[in-house]
Amino acid sequence: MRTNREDSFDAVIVGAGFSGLYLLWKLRGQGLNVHLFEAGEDVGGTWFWNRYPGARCDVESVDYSFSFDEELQQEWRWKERYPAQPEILEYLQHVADRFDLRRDISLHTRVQSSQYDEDTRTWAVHADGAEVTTQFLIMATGCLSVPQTPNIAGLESFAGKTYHTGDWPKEGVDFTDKRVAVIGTGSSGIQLIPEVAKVAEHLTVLQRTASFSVPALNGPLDPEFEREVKANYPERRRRARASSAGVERGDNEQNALDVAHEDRVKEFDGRWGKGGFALLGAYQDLMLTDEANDTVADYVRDKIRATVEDPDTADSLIPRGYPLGAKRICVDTNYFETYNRDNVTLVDLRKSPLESITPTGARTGDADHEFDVLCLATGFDAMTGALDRIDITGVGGERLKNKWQHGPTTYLGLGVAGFPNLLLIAGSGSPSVLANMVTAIEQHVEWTAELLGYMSSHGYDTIEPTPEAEEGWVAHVNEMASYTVFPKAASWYMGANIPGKPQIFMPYVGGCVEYEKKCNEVAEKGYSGFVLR
Ligand code: NA7
Repeated sequence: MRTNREDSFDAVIVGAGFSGLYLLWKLRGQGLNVHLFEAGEDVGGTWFWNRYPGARCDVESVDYSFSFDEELQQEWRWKERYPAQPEILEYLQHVADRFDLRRDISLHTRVQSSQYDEDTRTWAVHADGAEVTTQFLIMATGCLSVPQTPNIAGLESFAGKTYHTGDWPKEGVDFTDKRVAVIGTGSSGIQLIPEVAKVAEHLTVLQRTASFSVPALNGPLDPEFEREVKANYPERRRRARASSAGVERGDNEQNALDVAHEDRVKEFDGRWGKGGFALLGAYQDLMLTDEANDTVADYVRDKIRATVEDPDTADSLIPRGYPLGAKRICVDTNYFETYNRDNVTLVDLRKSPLESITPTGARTGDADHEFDVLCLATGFDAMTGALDRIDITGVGGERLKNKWQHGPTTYLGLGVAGFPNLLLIAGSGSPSVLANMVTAIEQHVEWTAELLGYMSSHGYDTIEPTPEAEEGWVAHVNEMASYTVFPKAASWYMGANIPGKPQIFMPYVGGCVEYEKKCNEVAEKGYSGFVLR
């Protein structure tokens, strides 16, 4: 391997978020000639686009960061317990500069299409203003990178400005003294709403589905905690990698239903007091049965009732009809408290359906709501959206989009039958969004880098899963999901937030540890389930 022409590469990476940047560093270090295409004006991936006020990661900063370089993890100083978007973006820019990655990155260059050539065993890649060929095409395109704008009647007629949280203007938006509306109360809406409420004259929240949310208990990073983390970083990273969620949550092995109500509440209280995802690790069966899930769901419902002063508003904010965690749980700062402010109104679209957006606001079942600015916090075409938007053609002219018309099929989430040397990072069929993304990404990047090294040293040019291995993995991913309550929510994990999208549970629920074990076994057996040529 190692091509030398400027338009011909060993590997082309698409996307300069956490995955793409690490992969570029790793493959370049193995002597490969690599190029990366990124649609944004700068590196950062989802953290480049999601700049709305309050945007913050729900995994703690000391864990939501790269472990591959000891000096980097020692020198970088996170400001807060949970990193805000500007800080994560700054971190990724620093990584790009520190490891001199930019010289192999074309920014502002969106990959439009790519075709596999069976004769040359290479991929032709067509990006804005660039035509290149590559042996490996590696999609580091992210799980939440294509914003979803809903088809709401009259949306185009709105006379004020409309913004989407997933594509927020770089220059920011001034809400001071404005009448603002937010549609969407998932993680993005729940982070945005308290920030807008602080400055807007009035905020109207148009809520279709109430979300479960736990307090982040965010704050400046405690210097003593930081010292302790840095003194033991390799061990902390090892424990994260050995945890099913890719981050230590102090998971309890007990079943919720084996414990008395008072003891459960004590356990939940302790975890609620720690903030963030710790609550999900309270009992090992919380995501396995409705009965177990109800114990924690009811606990959170009580917290909402106790926080929101107006009983009708509280009632509308109580999540119902789906298990806690089956739609990704939100981690907030003063979300429910925000509804106690005089300048905030909740419109419950279940009671008063959204009929249309009008030039001056919104019409719901029983009222007109006037506002100057509309914020859509309406989510993403998750997991497959970015891949669907690139016209990828494999063996025999088969289009990936067509192959995936009934849902994404992969082997280990890493490869696709009929698409030789197309590799996917942290997407469908792997733990990805159910884990600390950075842990999941590091595992995938390292596995991929090792694979490319193996192929080079063994004289192989191509790798592709067998259809049988792919079928077996898809069946396993579905079977694992069926043992849980995850598929019971109309979530983006299921593709249910996009009209017409096939509904299958896309991420792998078996946990990072089992998953990594499986990937390593496959590699140890000379990449069993793949055909190498
Ligand atoms: P989510 O979690 O997909 O939330 C989108 C929200 O937008 C959700 O409350 C939706 O309600 C709402 N929505 C979507 N379309 C409509 C229409 N047409 N009318 C009213 N409300 C609508 O996206 P986020 O950006 O908040 O978070 C995505 C992930 O990013 C998150 O899980 C973290 O991992 C980070 P619905 O539930 O569909 O009724």
